[in-house]
Amino acid sequence: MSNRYTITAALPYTNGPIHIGHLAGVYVPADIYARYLRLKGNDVAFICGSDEHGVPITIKAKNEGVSPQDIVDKYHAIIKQSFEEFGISFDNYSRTSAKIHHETASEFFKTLHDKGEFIEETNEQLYDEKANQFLADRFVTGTCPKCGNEEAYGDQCENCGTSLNATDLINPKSAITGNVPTLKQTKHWFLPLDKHEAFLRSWILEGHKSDWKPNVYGQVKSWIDDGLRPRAVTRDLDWGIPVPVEGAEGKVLYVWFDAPIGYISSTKEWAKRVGKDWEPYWKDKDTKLIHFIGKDNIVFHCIIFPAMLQAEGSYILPDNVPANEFLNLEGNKLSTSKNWAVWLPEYLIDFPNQQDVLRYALTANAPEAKDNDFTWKDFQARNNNELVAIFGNFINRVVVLTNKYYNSIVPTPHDFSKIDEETLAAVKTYPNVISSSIERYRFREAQQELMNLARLGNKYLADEEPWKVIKVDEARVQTIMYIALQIASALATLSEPFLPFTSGKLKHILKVSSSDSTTENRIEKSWNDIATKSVLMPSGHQIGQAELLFSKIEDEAIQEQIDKLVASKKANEAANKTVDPQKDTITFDDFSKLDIRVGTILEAEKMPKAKKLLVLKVDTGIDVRTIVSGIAESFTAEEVVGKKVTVLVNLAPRALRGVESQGMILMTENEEGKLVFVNPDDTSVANGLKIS
Ligand code: B3M
Ligand code: ZN
Repeated sequence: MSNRYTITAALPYTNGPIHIGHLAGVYVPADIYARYLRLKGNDVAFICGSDEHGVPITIKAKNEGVSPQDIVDKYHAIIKQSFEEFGISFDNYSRTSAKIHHETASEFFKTLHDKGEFIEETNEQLYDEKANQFLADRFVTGTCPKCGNEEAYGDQCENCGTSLNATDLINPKSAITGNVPTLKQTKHWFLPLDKHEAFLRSWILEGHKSDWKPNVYGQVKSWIDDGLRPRAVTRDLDWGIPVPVEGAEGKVLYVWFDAPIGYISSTKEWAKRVGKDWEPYWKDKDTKLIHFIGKDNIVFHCIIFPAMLQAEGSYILPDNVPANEFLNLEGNKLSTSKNWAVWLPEYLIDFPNQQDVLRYALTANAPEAKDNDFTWKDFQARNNNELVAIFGNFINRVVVLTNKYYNSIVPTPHDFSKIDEETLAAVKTYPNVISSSIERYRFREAQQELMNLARLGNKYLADEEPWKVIKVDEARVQTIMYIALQIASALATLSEPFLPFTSGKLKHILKVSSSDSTTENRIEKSWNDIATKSVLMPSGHQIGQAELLFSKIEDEAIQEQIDKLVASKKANEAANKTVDPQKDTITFDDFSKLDIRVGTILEAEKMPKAKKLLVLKVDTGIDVRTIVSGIAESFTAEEVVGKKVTVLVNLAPRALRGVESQGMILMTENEEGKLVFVNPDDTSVANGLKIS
């Protein structure tokens, strides 16, 4: 049965390019879902666009000395293009600066205003006297009243996920000037969330207990249980959609009020372009509305936006909000400001035509139930050991042998063996198995099943060994190859949601894409055909020539990516480096008491049972003496023999683990925490490091 679906993917903030965290959390799962539903014959509107308002954009513009419009124009273009190249199949990608959006959001506000759904209140808000402006949202940071995180924002604490009002913060500080804000009276419009509590309780807590993901349900429950409060939906800012009622000069809609309405405006834009009516996609109760988002957006999509839709009265509510947890990169939190990320536009340049490899690796590690980690080594292994060695290898064998034995024509099978029957029966189970996982938003599980189908094909060929049997039983090989070709055809269809580029390429190789098929002999199979049709690719059909679907990713390519990350890490450390403050002044007499000499290490050995200590014999020019030095974690004994060093020779001797140390080797520590001998020619030693 064909159903109508409105699928939304979080509107990315237009203050930077897309990175793998966004892709894994939101866009890849949403795209798998949308493609799958289309393949099943549903009526799908897959909607997104750029979120162009909000404080982060204003802050970025300020930092770069350009206008917010310049920032959003730049990143909207970059984001839109990279999504297209990556194969995210949005039906429409709009932007919240579009006229249709300003109109839709204003109208929505006015409707709620006229229905008396807002509370108008003048109260005290944080104000930065120096910047001459009110501080809301990301313009202010402070300590989270709930978890104590000292870097919480005025709208949300990223540590515990709590949604905040700026005035909730303890020790607030302006993000513009660093000043402690004062309080100043201002009027705002509030959405009384408390008024919607009963509805939210029965709709989510009772209605969606079993079908919403536990991470989403749990967060929503804890917010509702904590008690909902009125929430300001307007701001004293100059970047945004002007509040469309009287007495609101200089005020704009809160970005989280206008952004979700962006889904509606983008749907309108799409419907107009393709000649459809937008309303059923948002107002027909048979339409399923699904929001794909990251976990930091849960409160907005499960509480605030539904309360807005409910208050407006004519809209449907989301059927599900399958929010993901976060993806980390090589063990650390992704961070735009620290450049700790894999950026989509860079990936597309560094790995041309390998979109599916990233999609595959991200889905295989999708942070569906808990935070997860992306590593370049895993990316390489997923490609080389799974895509190349299983999927690619199977298809290549099937196509090469069909080209070679049968001039590319699908052979006529003879009697099926028990294994053949079982194999064909197993293939038919995959559409339902994969569907069931996708429909429960378990995309990693679904993709594993797809790979299991390729494994099945690979194993079938490995067990049946047509390349050996051909010498003794040509008829049997016809059957084997016929069956292998049926599996290849199933893979071409079932891989489409996960690996759309590969699926396209495979359909082209098998000559089953719609452009190759005639209407009366439709070769391209639908999702349901795989489960129901006994013949997927008929005998006599001619396929094309073999082409590699995937290629091995070499260590060098991976190392280059790891080096990029190491470079970001170093740059961050250099930027954050704090130089120790200077010690109290000493007199020249004090200094002249120090007797520092150049020496050479003649011998070195590890101090038994001491992790850090080396026992050195040093030629100081005066004598050869024993010095015990705490450098064993940075150097081996062999490494230091023969090194020129600076030695404080008149330090009072002291015993370390029973060995008398007669002096001290002067050292410093480089940025990686490795000790280095004081040697001004060494470029890894930065100015200002303390010699000790
Ligand atoms: N712009 C994305 C974010 O929080 C935010 C989503 C809006 S969806 C309506 O990164
Ligand atoms: Zn917190």
